[in-house]
Amino acid sequence: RWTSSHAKAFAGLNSVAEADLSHFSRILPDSCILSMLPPTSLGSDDLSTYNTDWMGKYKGRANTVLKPKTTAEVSAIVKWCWEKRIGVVPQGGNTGLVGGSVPLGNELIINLGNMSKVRSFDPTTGILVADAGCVLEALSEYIAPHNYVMPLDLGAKGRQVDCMIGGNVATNAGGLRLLRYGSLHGTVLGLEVVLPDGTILNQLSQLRKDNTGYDLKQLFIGAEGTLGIITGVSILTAATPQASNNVFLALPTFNNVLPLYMTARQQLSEILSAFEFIDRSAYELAVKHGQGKALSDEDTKGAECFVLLETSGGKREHDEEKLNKLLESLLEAEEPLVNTGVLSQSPAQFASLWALREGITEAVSKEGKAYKYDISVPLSSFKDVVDLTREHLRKCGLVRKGAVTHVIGYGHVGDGNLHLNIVADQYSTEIQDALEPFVYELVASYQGSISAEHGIGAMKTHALHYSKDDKSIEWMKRIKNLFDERGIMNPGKIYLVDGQPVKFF
Ligand code: FAD
Ligand code: 2HG
Ligand code: ZN
Repeated sequence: RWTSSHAKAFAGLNSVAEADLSHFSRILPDSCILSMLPPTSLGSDDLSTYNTDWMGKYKGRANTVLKPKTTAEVSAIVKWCWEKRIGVVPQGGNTGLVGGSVPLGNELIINLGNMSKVRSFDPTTGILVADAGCVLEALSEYIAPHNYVMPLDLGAKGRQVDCMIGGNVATNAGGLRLLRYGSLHGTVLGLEVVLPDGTILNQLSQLRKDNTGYDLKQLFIGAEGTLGIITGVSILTAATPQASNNVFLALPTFNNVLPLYMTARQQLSEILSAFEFIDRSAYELAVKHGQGKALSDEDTKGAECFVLLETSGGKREHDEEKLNKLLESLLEAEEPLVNTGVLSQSPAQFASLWALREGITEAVSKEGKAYKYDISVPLSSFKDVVDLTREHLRKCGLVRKGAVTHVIGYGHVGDGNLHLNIVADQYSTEIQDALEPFVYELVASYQGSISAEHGIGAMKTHALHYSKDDKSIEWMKRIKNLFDERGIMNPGKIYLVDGQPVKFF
């Protein structure tokens, strides 16, 4: 259901008409054009996977989806859209969680899925250059025989959820390996981008060092498709660790998470590669929906929360010795920080322990409708944020059957990133209004960020000011205008259109 303010917000842009389509058919073969307009006249169902986001929360009304195969094709399409003032939504795997990858109205979708070639890989340097539509999982598989791994890893990789490298870069995705390999602002070496007027900006450098003025590519990392369409990515991959281990630790109280993190960092030092937090409700949801193999009752008895800790290093014996020593010291302490620890004994168990953590997002979606808050707050406040939100919803009378069923917390401790998920039977304005601005005010009270790694998308445009002051927003908008003065590129994402938030349900 679209409100009248929404129609007004997009009044300045045109949707794709038949004349545009016949122009596009001179650029692309028919197999790369999906349209509800004649002559193909597909039904809206045929385009619904492109118009609907992964959560089924945001729904667009694009009448046309184009799937170009080359940068030149993207450029020709975008040039036409610039001239005709047609709104454009760049789309990768459509796994984004903030409504950035689908139209808010009837913008044209340019899906990068057909641009899926590896352009080059250098096994000496580990530098990979790939089309933006390469699926992250496919890139991991491509470089694995050369003993390299991608410097990012997300639950949205594989498992029938296929995020793409261009989408990863456009969202500056963090994920499970950020603790080890750092952010994409460091590992992305170069980008090729089609700007809103169709110009191809070639910044596809393969250099690790290049201090020759402004580092323009950084602007597009995390820009969520508002400044241009990324068509190629040059990225530094990492040598495959010789040994990886993981252990699922059960903690009697949340208060032990921080001391445990400090102890693990000190004792494991360079081999610590992930430190993930999972509260009990999140764990139980993962188990309920078959993500990984449940721990025994004995292993989870009395646990308030869990930590999944991973080590990756150069020598198995050395790493195991360090990890075993840590576990011994933890369990034998006078006041142990953990109740139990399940150490993986095989590659299958290693994967199963990870599935308990990586599978939470899918478990939440199977359970109900998710209201997701991906926030940066001090580590010490993770539990308070979850508890205060639950208590607030309870006071609003919303924690009940037919409304909110779960309030859970999990996330990347190493990065100070909490995923607060509220699970409900439906998306409703009543729940939404109870959560916002409550959650954002709470985040602001900790001087946190309203988006740690998922972006602003369409979901948080009205809340940007909680994390950016007026001057910063003004300069962000100047940059947007510099690249896209006609406002065609992913309209309504990151910034409000006409000062109005769009209502989604
Ligand atoms: P899309 O969803 O298609 O697009 C996302 C945004 O990027 C949109 O604004 C879109 O317009 C823009 N975009 C896409 N491609 C391009 C391009 N080529 N050029 C310019 N703009 C483009 N995120 C994390 O950060 N960490 C996680 O651990 C994580 N885990 C997830 C687990 C699951 C199960 C799911 C469903 C999502 C998860 N995400 C996570 C969110 C999401 O997967 C990431 O944001 C991902 O990087 C999006 O990639 P995509 O190809 O699906 O992009
Ligand atoms: C994760 O860390 C992802 O699993 C998704 O960032 C978080 O679904 C979420 O809220
Ligand atoms: Zn995450």
